[in-house]
Amino acid sequence: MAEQQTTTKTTCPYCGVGCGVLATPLETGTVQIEGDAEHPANLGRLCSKGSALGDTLDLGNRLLHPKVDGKRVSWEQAITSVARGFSEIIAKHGPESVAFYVSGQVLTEDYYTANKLMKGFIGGANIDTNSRLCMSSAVAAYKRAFGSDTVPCSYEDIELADLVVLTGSNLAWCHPVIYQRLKQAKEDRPEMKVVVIDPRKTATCDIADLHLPVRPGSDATLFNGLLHYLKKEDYLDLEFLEAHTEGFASATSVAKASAGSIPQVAAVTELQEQDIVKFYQLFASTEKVVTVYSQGINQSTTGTDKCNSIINCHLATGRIGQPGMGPFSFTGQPNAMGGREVGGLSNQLAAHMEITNPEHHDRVARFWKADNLATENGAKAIDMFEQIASGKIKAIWIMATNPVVSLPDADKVKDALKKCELVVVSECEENTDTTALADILLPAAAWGEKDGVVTNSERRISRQRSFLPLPGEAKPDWWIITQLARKMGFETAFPFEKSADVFREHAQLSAFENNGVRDFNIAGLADISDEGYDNLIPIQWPVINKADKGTARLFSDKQFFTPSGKARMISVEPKLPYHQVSDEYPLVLNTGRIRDQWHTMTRTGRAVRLNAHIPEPMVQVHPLDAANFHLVDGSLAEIKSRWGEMIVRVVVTDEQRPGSIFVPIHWSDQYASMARVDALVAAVYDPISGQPESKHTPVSIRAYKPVWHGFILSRHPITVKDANYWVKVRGAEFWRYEIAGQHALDEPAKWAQRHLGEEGEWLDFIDAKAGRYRAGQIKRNRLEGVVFIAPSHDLPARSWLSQLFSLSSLSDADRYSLLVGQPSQGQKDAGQIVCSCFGVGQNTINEAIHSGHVNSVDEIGKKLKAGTNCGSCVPELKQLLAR
Ligand SMILES: Nc1nc2c(c(=O)[nH]1)N[C@H]1C(S)=C(S)[C@@H](COP(=O)(O)OP(=O)(O)OC[C@H]3O[C@@H](n4cnc5c(=O)[nH]c(N)nc54)[C@H](O)[C@@H]3O)O[C@H]1N2
Ligand SMILES: Nc1nc2c(c(=O)[nH]1)N[C@H]1C(S)=C(S)[C@@H](COP(=O)(O)OP(=O)(O)OC[C@H]3O[C@@H](n4cnc5c(=O)[nH]c(N)nc54)[C@H](O)[C@@H]3O)O[C@H]1N2
Ligand code: SF4
Ligand SMILES: [Mo]
Repeated sequence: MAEQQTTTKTTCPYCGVGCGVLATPLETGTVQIEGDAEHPANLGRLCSKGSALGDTLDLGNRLLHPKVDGKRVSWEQAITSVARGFSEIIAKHGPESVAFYVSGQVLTEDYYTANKLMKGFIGGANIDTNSRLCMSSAVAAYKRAFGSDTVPCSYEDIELADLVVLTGSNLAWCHPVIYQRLKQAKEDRPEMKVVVIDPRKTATCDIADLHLPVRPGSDATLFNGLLHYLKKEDYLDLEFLEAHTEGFASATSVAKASAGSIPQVAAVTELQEQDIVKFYQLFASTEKVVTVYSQGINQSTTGTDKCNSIINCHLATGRIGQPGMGPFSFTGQPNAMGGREVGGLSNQLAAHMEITNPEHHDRVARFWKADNLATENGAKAIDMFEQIASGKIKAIWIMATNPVVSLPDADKVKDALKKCELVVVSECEENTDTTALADILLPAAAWGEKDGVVTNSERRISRQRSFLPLPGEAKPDWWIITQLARKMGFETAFPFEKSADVFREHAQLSAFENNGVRDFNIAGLADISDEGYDNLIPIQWPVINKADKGTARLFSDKQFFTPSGKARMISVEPKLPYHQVSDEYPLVLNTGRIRDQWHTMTRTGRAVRLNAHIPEPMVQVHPLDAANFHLVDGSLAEIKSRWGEMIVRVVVTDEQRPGSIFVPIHWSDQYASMARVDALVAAVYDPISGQPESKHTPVSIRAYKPVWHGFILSRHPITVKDANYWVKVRGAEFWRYEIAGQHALDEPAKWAQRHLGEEGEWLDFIDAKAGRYRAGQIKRNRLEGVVFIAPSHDLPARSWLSQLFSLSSLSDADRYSLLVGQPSQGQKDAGQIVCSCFGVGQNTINEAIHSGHVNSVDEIGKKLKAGTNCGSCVPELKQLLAR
């Protein structure tokens, strides 16, 4: 019998769904991960990323000790260096010459401490966060409409709705557990309708009754058209409009002027007129509507307006604050919402107050006993890096974000950091594109080691609890900031000894002189005991009284946080994206996420099963564009914009809209030679929110034609040499490198040995004339490495070869198959992995389908298990069946 294991209830560190996770460290040193059936966000479910959390916890590449200029130092020395660096620069150039760039991935306690130090005690407001790139437009729009940054809805509303509109959201891949909940609700109530608005036909469209492949950037016209339609066709809630809103007349007349008729809307959005009418009729005639929106709306130079054009339609019909209704902006990161609570953006204060509001300023200054509280808003992310480039900001502390990969015009960001006098990075990982530029590296505690709270998209505060010891000298972020604050002379304001101390202060500030005028209020948690904090069950704010069970939805009383108590309808004049396509740059570059990777891959890149789904950086291209630009599926392409370039694999698919291409955001210089898509993205942003236009950069594309293509599978990591293109992928017992070169390899055998070492037995085959080479390196009859080179990208399947690494000894047939470059009889090639939970490949599924053994997703599940755990691959299974 196994020993009694301790299970810890915690929260997933990835997306804003905020799923409850049960983590059980096992004697084997691994951690068993399960969904928490008691957590209201997921009720036991997890997606592919959440399920694979146990595979991301090893300490390889972890940053374990503080370092100054590359040398290991003690914490005392590191903190002294940071404090001295910051203090000297502030003394000479003022508080505006230093900055913090933080993240929606730190815990609320970390966030609160960083914000308090910068705004309250350093006295500048140059603290901004990667949430600027994520949901700052949604925040700005809520504030314009409601007078407060209030997400009115609950996840439950999505299940209760009769119509769910998803716009600019690939829910199936980015908020997979909510997608599963929606899918289940639709199965239970087939009359429920789902409309997806997205230029691409995404996996989310699998459950859509209607997909509107909108012209990129044209959503405001579509929603203005809807507002006009609601008025014209008499679907307004006049009572609600009269009593509880202002700005209606102007908003509707502007909507009419810009999108007065269906043909007008069709001309701008490039949608079919009958589809637009269908959507409008559905919306108009359905009382319970939830509109979910995310980055396809927010990441735009007019993102704030787009959000308001959506909110307008809900206000016009009074569909807010009631079960099954509301405009629901989804947050991306696990604690994007916590960041909003503490005021992590440079134009916020704390606890939903404003720097530039004198009353708020006075209140927070008294609460913090801060006589140096910032009086003006600080720089927003893009401007912050602009000011680093120009030398105005001379010291920056980057925490839990990887801006060299994720900020637009990323090569410029890299140059700016290179020039910056003092770059401090607190990170869990030793080697990232950003740590490479740090003067001082501070080892941060990672998920599983740290303790605190996060708030999800539905305002639900959940505990992240530690279940692993702190490795090396890693420390939680709030602790690191507290040490710096004390070293800089602010001991009394930073008395925190544990995360609960910080949480209580944060809760007290939310309640301080609140009297119902601020939406964010967790007075009920303000004097929570250490034990109560440890046992806190997930709860939705506001929590006014101790006995409160939380608040599922706001505005049920139709009272808003504006001076008049009325919601504001905003007049939205739709505008085109900032940069338009031209002859030189004829395509729109759209960017976003794939199912199994998280951002810059520092964590998901470690998990073998998460790399199997889409192993290489790629560009999705419509067949018409592929023909136009001479691109072949599976080959390489070079994409260029005015700002940068990249080389990625081509995927030809009619899910893409002609004229627009899609590239995932995930690959960094750690995993590929030239695949940071943000190097190409223009650093233009919404003037209100400061959010960049990450979904719309004009680019050109052409075939990239190296003279040779190849791959190496190696039991040990290697450094690729003499190649123009490489990608590194973690496999089960090997590393996989996809490679290509512009210069012929004169001696491929030598080249292979330079990578894998000369030792062992080499089986190889060369056809110099045809430019083909293949080799297997064998040690003690086990496969150590494989090298394949060919003149075209048509190489043998890697999945079959990778299986040979798990064999304890190779048979004659295995050796023969290596030489001929084909699986021998009895060996199977599972093909590209579709179900990452059970590692089921496309070939295996296709074989089962063709043999007539399976006819439905259910039957595939019964026979092969695919799709039966997290369900994330079900849309892909359906596609295989359809084909
Ligand atoms: N697997 C995975 N999940 C994640 C993340 C991850 O890295 N990986 N990251 C998390 C984070 S931080 C975030 S912010 C969320 C993001 O979640 P989402 O916003 O759902 O994800 P994206 O893929 O960025 O973009 C959503 C969709 O917007 C579409 N789009 C582009 N232009 C337009 C347009 O003009 N109009 C409309 N209507 N749509 C458009 C894109 O084609 C894309 O399918 O995901 C979270 N979840
Ligand atoms: N073109 C384009 N660009 C985009 C987007 C897009 O859609 N298109 N999306 C944008 C959006 S919405 C987002 S949210 C960003 C995400 O972009 P980033 O924030 O840059 O991405 P991550 O890889 O999540 O970076 C988090 C870093 O923090 C580290 N880390 C993890 N946990 C901790 C911790 O507890 N403490 C510390 N100190 N470090 C930790 C991780 O190892 C990792 O290096 O990308 C943005 N950039
Ligand atoms: S949906 Fe997946 S990534 Fe998001 S919180 Fe849940 S398990 Fe984590
Ligand atoms: Mo995000």
